[in-house]
Amino acid sequence: MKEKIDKIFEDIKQLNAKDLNELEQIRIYYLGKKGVLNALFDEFKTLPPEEKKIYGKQLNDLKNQLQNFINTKKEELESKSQAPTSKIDFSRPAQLFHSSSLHPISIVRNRIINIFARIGYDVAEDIEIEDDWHNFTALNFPPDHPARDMQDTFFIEKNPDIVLRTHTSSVQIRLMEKEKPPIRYIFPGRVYRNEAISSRSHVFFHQIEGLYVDHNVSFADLKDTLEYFAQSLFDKDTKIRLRPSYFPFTEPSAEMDISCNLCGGRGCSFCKNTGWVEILGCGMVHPNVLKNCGIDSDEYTGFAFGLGIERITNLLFSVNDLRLFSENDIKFLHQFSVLD
Ligand code: 2NL
Repeated sequence: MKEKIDKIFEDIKQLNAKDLNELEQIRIYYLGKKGVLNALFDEFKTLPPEEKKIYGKQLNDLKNQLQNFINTKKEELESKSQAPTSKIDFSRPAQLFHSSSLHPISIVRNRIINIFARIGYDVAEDIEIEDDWHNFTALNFPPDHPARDMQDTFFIEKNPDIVLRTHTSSVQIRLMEKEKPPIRYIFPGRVYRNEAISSRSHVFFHQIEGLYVDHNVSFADLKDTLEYFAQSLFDKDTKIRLRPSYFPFTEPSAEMDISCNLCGGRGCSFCKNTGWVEILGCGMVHPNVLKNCGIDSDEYTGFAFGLGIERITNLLFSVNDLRLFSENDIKFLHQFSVLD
């Protein structure tokens, strides 16, 4: 009896099972109805009483130890079989992580703001719902100018004096009414026009205008500033050319072309084989506009310019449909996440 019990105590130390099946075999072998333990208990019954005292406790210990081993091993094997086996394929290419990105209009606006910040221009913004004075009259628009027509401008119903601003020039009027020269600002903002929506026109777009008013500001200053701007935003060897034009608020007025940045000026379909593309309008601030804002036009002169951010964005990033800028198509917008 003693040897048999000691042998099983020794066996327990070595016991192991690689799966639940094997563990069940071990259980049946030791603890099953016809198992080793039951055979020992049968033998135990035949022992004389003094030996029963010694082996009774040992047999119970043996049974408990075997039961413990079976229980803990069973738990261990069960939790293992539930754990997912690794299905990760480490050789697969990583999925691109898309961080958020700036809207292309914001990217171009920020670039332009930074270019002018380097030569001392501050940024000013103001309201989008304007009165007739700041949007038209102070800017020297004659009373019968076509821009004042319902066809071109959004008027707030019932009050013909209140409009959605058609340009950011209204912000410049408000600024000149408040501040005395020297004035050196750029004015980014959204502006509204009453037009049919198509790939080439929309009911709103984004503008940046610039204004410099001081003693002795000349047309040469304007030209030099705009050349610096064009060469900073496009290639450093970009050429500019000014063509005479007309705006009510500047005199003289001009439109500025840059050498086509797609073909380098040799001529392509984009520049209609002229080698030049128009990017902005500009001129010397009309003396009437200065006077309307309380600035002495005998003492001060100024230049101003205005450009459409959408047009510049089309040129820089080859976007060919204005509607893309306001559709919030994630596929379109994500293309710009690598910029700025
Ligand atoms: C264009 C042309 C321009 C201005 C805007 C301006 C503002 C004041 C006085 C004088 Cl307060 N001028 N702004 C001047 C010339 C052209 O914009 O084609 N914009 C998209």
